[in-house]
Formats: sequence, structure tokens, C-alpha cells
Amino acid sequence: MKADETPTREHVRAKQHFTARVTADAADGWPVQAGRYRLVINRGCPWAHRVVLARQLLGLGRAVSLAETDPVRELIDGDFHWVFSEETGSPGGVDPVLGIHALREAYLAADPAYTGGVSVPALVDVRTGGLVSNDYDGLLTDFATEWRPLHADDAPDLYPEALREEIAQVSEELHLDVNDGVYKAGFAPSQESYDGAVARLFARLDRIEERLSGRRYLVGDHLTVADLRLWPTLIRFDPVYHGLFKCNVRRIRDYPALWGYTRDLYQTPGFAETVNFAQIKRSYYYGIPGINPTRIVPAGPDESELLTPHDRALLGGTPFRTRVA
Ligand SMILES: N[C@@H](CCC(=O)N[C@@H](CS)C(=O)NCC(=O)O)C(=O)O
Repeated sequence: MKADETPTREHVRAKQHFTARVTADAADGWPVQAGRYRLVINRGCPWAHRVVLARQLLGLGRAVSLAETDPVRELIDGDFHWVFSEETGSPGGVDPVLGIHALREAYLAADPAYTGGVSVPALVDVRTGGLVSNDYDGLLTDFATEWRPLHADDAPDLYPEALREEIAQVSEELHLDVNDGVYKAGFAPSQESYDGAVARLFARLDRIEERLSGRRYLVGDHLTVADLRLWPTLIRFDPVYHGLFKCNVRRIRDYPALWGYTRDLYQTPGFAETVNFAQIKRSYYYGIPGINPTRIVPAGPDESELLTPHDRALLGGTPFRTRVA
């Protein structure tokens, strides 16, 4: 669906086309290397947000530079595209490192015949300007594991081997009903499809509420990639999904555990600095006129409430699991 079209069919998430992995052994031709890659995101996108969070928490900021596109896509040749802009740190609308205006130029540098979608997050090879991967899950996993030699000394283990099975199971449920569930509701082409998506979303949120009532984090006693997948959706929920996507059965603020968890992570070092509410709201409310034709961006909610005290520490656990050497 294009940004300015009214939904006419079910929301189906496109598969990523560029799935090369960046690994210590460079099996796909892409080695882990400081200064070699540029991560392109925008602050609105929850799929990019999880990768940005990993980069931040693992101390990969110096090894992998960050480029932000404008939160709103620009119409180019009949399609809406992510572009660099003055407002998001690119003088003259050109990314200072990649030297391009539209992200699609990096896709075309990697594959001149490419005609598919252009999405963030995108990892770009600085040497050639070509896209390496737009696979948000591969990027997250590789940052957490393959990039270890370049992690900060005190970086947490976000993907402990002993918990991987449980992380996969929790993440799969989250993906279908929550992360993508809000989109299925927001872009529903019919009452029936909206009803189904919203029912599944809130049934799943109710179950996560139960789970998080007895434990501080989703899996184990510390933050893992499972939390990095859930939190970007929760932080956008009350400002965007509740209103624009009509996910208004309950707010996250109405769930004691989910709201405590959202605040707990917001107040954990590394999280708040990755959030820009003005850009999040603009990217959705202004950037998708197909479902918000006036493009008016709402004023609320009051995000300072995220700074209010929570008692999640009483549940035990600590944010970061320091890696066992
Ligand atoms: N790469 C995936 C997930 C990432 C994603 O959906 N990113 C959004 C921003 S939140 C995007 O770039 N959409 C642009 C598009 O698909 O045209 C996809 O293509 O669906």
C-alpha cells in the first residue's frame, strides 16, 4: 500500500530481499569491521528502533555510524521514498557519508535491476554505497553476537545461548499479534479484518501483562533481544497505535505491568536517547495520509509520565547481563 492510498486489501508484510549477514568469518562476504557500514533508520520506524537499541546498548556507536532519514517519505517517480533531509542532519538533503538523497540509491547500487520495496533499517557498505541488508532480524542478531569483538567492555549479552529457544518462541508470538498486529489493525481494509486483528492484539497484550506481572523482563532475569522487539511497539502504542491505528480497547497506560515495564526500560540508560516522539508522531500521522487525510498530528499524550517512578526492581533481575567470558 502506498502512503496516500486507502487500504483495500489485507496488510501483508513484504519479505526482505537483502538478507546478507555480517559475520566474524565473513561467510556472506561481509566481515565485522569498524567504520565499514552505515546504519540507515528513521526515528518513526519500530523495526529500525530495535536495531538502534542494540547498537546503543552494546556500545557499537563508534563502529557503526548512524544516518537518519526524514520521518516522512518523499514522492519520487510515483513512489514514496525515504530521503535524507536538513531536519534530520543531512545538509542539503544529502547524507554526508553516503552522498545520496534517497535511500533507494543504495539499493540500486547493490542491485541495479532491483524494483522491490525500499525499507529501513538498512545497513549500507560505506566503500561502495551499496545496501548490505535490510533484514532487521539478521541485523539485530548479528549485532548481539557476531559483533562481540567490537562491543563495549561492559556490553550486556542480549542473546544468551541458554535462552535462545524461549526468546524465539516469545518473539514469534509478539511478531504476529503485536509488532505486526498493530499494522494489521491500522491498515485493515474491512471491519471484519480490523475486528480480528484487534482481538488478537489485545488478547496477546493481556497475556504479556500477566507474564510481566511476575517478572521484570520477558525472558530470563535481564534484558534480551525479546525486550528490544517488544518495547519499540509499546513506546509507540499510546501516542500512535491507540489513535491512528484504532487500537483503542486499552492504552498501555491502563496495564499496570506493561506500563511499568515501558517506563522501566525508558529509564534504563540507552533507551530514552533513541526515542523522538515528535518524529514518531509525524512519521505516522503526517506520513500516512491514506488513513489520516488531514495529516494533523495530535498533541498528546503527556510523555513526561514516562519518567514517573515504577517499582519493577522489586521483581528482581537487573537490566544488563554481563557476558561470561
Ligand atoms: N523490511 C520490512 C520491515 C521494515 C519496515 O516495514 N520498515 C518500514 C518503516 S517502519 C519501511 O521502511 N517501509 C517502507 C516500505 O516498505 O515501502 C518490510 O519491508 O516490511
